[in-house]
Amino acid sequence: MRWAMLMLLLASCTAWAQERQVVPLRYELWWDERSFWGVGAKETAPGDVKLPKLTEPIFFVNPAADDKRLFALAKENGEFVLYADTNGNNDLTDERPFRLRQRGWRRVFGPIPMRYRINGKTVIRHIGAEVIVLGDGRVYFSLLVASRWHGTLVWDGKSVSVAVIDRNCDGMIGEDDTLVWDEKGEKRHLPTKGQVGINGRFFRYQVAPTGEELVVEPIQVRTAKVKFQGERLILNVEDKSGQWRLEGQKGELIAPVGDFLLVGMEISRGDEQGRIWNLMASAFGPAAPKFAIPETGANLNFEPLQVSLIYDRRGDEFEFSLDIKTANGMSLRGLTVDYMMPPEPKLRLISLDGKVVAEPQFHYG
Ligand SMILES: [Ca+2]
Ligand SMILES: [Ca+2]
Repeated sequence: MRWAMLMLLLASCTAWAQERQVVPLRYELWWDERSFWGVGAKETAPGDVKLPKLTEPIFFVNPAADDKRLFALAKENGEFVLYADTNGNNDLTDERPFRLRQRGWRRVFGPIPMRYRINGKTVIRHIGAEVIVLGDGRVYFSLLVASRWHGTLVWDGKSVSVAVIDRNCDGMIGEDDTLVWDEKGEKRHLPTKGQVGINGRFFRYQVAPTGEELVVEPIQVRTAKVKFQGERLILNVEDKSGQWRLEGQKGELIAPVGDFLLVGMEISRGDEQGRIWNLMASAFGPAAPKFAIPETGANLNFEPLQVSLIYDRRGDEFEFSLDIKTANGMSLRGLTVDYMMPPEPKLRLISLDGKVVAEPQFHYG
């Protein structure tokens, strides 16, 4: 009897999971160590702003959901202090200064509770900030993610943890922000709105601008196979309906039929020694190659890689660089072997009579 009930419950869960889902997301404090949003300095404060007495101030303005926010970095006993117009009233005299605090290996400001008016309501969204003084004295200021929206959904019978971060720290979820789709530690970093196809299952999703919910709905598409040589392939393509992230395994990726622009790819392939090579390439704007997927299927052709040696003469010095492109014109963004960077390539310079003059090494970056 118990078995029968359990089976019924499981069956209904599976059916429900393939329906449209509205996933509530919970706001929480959270530091994302990898997320920086650089903000350019302003020479002077905007004319209409009320300021406290500040020593050596530098001003920054970041767009916000309900307008913009002013930040002023100043000195106090030789250390930086930060004033943020948290309530957006163009007044820094009603704000308390934030001082640098150690967080892990870096010193940061925050969490700073920013107040925004969104849909007629006042909401509080936390951000952090960091300041780096470069060797030549220039100050590099960036905002950091200090909060996220978090929730769980069931997709294809699996539990998926989702987190949304406001990467550009403007208080709203939009184009520049990130959705982290985490299936038992396997993370996918996605835009906050898009279309996904994983092993032949397709869905469309969108995070609400307030961050409060994620809507996921399955979609039916006409499909065809993209053949590739490798264990795993991720393609980022675009068509009139928007962006698609497509994933396939073991030489076969099931894709929607259509005419696309190929803006990104990541492919993993094992070699004879059992090592896993991983290659990432991307192309932006007009540089993105066309990629047609007819009903009869398509092949992904990106080889051979084209390596160009570029040199730049500065007086008596030469600077050499390597530019690596795929055969279909995408720029190589990363290459790893067993999740490590491969050894840096060397350049051998030989004189006309065959003597090795120099053997400098290239550096990544
Ligand atoms: Ca204020
Ligand atoms: Ca945002």
